[in-house]
Amino acid sequence: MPERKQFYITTAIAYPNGAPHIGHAYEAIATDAIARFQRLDGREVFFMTGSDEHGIKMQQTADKAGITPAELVARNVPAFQRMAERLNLSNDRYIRTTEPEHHRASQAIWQRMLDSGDIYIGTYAGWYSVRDEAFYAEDETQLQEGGTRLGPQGTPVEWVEEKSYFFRLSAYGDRLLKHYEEHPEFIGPDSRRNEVVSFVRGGLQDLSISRTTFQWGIPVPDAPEHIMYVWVDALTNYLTGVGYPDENGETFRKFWPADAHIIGKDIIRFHAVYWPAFLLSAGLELPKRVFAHGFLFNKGEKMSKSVGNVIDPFALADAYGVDQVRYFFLREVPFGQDGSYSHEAIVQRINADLANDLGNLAQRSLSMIGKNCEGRVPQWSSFTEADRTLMTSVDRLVDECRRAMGDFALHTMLAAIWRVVGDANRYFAGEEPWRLKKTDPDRMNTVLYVTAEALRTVAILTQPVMPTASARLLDVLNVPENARDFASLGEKGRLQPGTELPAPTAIFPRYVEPDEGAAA
Ligand code: ME8
Repeated sequence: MPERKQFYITTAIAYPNGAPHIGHAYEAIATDAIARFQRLDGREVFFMTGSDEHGIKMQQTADKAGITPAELVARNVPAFQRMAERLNLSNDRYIRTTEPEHHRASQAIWQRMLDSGDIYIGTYAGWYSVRDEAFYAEDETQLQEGGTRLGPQGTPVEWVEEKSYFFRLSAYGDRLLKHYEEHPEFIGPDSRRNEVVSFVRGGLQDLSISRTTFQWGIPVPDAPEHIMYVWVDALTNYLTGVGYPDENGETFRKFWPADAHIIGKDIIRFHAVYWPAFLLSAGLELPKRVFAHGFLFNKGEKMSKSVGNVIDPFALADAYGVDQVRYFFLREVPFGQDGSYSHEAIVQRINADLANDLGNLAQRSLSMIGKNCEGRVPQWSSFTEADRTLMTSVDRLVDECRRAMGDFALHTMLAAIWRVVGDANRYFAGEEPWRLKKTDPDRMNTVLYVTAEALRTVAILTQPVMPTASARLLDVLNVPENARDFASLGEKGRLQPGTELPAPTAIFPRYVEPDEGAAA
């Protein structure tokens, strides 16, 4: 089946009950890289992120601060929006669940589930974790010494007993299992898929989907004393974002079902069990994929002294640079697994991969072109075996990247690109163009041309991860704006000999400790 041209991708929507943290930043960066990749590959992309502003957790945080939940979101949401800008996200929309449009969409999906006969009134009696905004079966919880009971994510649960609407989740087990089987790509990575399948096989209980003990949320249609369970409203954001309930609207028709929900592993159950069940009940198509990334941990090493609180994404961006932080996380952490970060690991990646491997190659080859080729793309003559070998691996790279991206293996894509950067470095060192200047200037020109072509390809392919630095590299190669997409890779967009190049500038500076810099 040919892929459709549209591509709709989302992050989870964050609880703005505090400041954005590194987990939010990581998810946003990864999703942005996927969105940018698809755009460069010719798809019409709709990328949405946003905030999840209702629920008991927000209410309780506001109570503690002595303010209303509306004041709490007004205080905190701007930092999430600033983070999106600071990290250079290319999102097409930032959704807030307090928007009137979202209230309308949530009430509409509720009504559809009600019309399907899947919603009924009852009394909930069971365990609830406010931190996770999740109901847990008793056998998923554990009583600790001292009397606290913890849920499977290690957060405290409390006993809840109140009148509530229920969703007939128990009726969906077989249909969900069938869907997972027929669409093995629906849940990724495989470890999460197995986890979800065994949870569903264990038997599903009906889900309590309304609460009467607090007000901060979306009222149930015709029963406003009930407030929707926050996850019913939260998950619906993905529909609101593309215009639901206007199912005949252009945006909805173009972009639903979503191609990918990128989320963290702690919320897979909501996205891979509850969400498809709600959609099946409402007669709406299911998203194509739900992919759970891992969690990030600070290894505990002291970060740079000037950085202070390193889990603050703004501080990380200030200390290392946005593209550098984006590159680090996506290269260092296999996407889908947990990862850790430390000042040393970040500096190592910046200095080895960016400044040395890519930056030096660009600097050395482009300054030779500046000095020896009158600052123009050199005229190549005939290609040797070595030239052809490098060009072949350069030209094949995009397909390798597409394959990796097909599995959201961002780290594999970057490893493939850096393998070619390594090939190009070995080629450049082996051909010694600086020696050829006097003895064989034609050969020097060819070597510099082939190196520049490798750089062009690498710059085009690294744009999703490092949008600013890659654009600067394309600027110094004088690649026109309209020749920076993947369709321009290979023959089609080859650098034209004779094209004037601007004076090269250093694009990937080495990281220097602030103390060393001050002492120098
Ligand atoms: O879960 N490392 O919001 P949230 C990596 N509102 N990812 C992390 C992380 C960490 N240390 N900590 C959190 C919610 N995340 C809901 C989502 S979607 C309809 C509603 C991830 O602010 C987490 O897994 O607690 C989730 O995907 C996202 O950050 C927002 O977490």
